[in-house]
Amino acid sequence: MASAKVSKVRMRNSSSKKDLTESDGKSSPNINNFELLSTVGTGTFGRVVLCRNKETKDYHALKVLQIALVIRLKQIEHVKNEKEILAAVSCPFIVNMQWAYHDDKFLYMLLEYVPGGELFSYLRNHGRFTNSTANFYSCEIVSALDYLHGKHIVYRDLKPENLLLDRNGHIKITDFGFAKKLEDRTWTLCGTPEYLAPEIIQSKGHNKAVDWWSLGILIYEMLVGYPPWFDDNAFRIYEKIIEGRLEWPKHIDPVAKDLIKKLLVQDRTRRLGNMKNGSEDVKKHKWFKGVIWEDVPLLKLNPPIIPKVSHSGDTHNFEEYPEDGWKDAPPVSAADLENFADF
Ligand code: ISQ
Repeated sequence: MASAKVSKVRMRNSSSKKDLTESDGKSSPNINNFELLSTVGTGTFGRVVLCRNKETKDYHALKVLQIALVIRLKQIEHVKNEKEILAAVSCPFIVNMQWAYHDDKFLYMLLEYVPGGELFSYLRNHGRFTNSTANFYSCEIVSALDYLHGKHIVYRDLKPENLLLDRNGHIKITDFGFAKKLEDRTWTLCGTPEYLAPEIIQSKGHNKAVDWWSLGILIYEMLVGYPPWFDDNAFRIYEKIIEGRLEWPKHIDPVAKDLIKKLLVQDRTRRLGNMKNGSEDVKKHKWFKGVIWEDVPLLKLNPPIIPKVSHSGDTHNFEEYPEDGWKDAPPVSAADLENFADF
């Protein structure tokens, strides 16, 4: 058993309206059918609020984004991507979205409530994870990345803050604000070769590589307790990443170290997961020896940490946030609202 709440050292990410009816097995998108309880997460232009369906009494997490801020911060495409992608996916390791909806002030996404809290909190509380704990979370993440990449979706924001634990201790990925559906580039290279820009030639099919890189960072951080390159100054972090020098604490498992090194390869064409065999190279790495990959999405692996959850609406694994008048957002003009016609 483990308690999740901990004060964070690292800052969190400050980073076709479908006519759903009861017959879809999903509640209809009407905000008045829900009692808003308490905020379980905040971001730059919105928050996630625990809410309860007044009729079914089921708990959900309602993601509420202030439209005026989304526009001002030029996040229109990102939030549309997020909604489109969440609507298109169905994976045990990705937070499920029931519906999306908007009025003249807010965009709403009704998500499943995941009561275990962030993996980030457990990692800070434990200092670092054992090799087998890190291996369990890595298996579920690899399975999720494999699923997303198979649908030509790149996640692009893998980090412990975006990984929640469900009440049994399995992973749920949240926050698809940076996720992107890759364009079909089958035809891209059919143009006149002499006139093709290098970035068009080089980016062909290599976008998924960013997720395998961040998996390397995540495994390192789980095993060591902090990421391989950090600094108070973001520019110094970028310099260190480009420099690519890795330090290895004595305790780190040599097989895990081998995998991390093969993920943190600067040349993305030689990065594990991004070569001709795709995710198979990652799954076949000896750190995952003995893993029956078909079992992973069937939730057959045993979670190493079982969150303390007293009931399905328990919020004690999340930090507390002030509820300071966030509902008093300004309405946007009809012209601005047009941006979200299909939301
Ligand atoms: C679901 N449950 C709890 C917290 C959440 C935060 C963000 C997205 C979904 C969530």
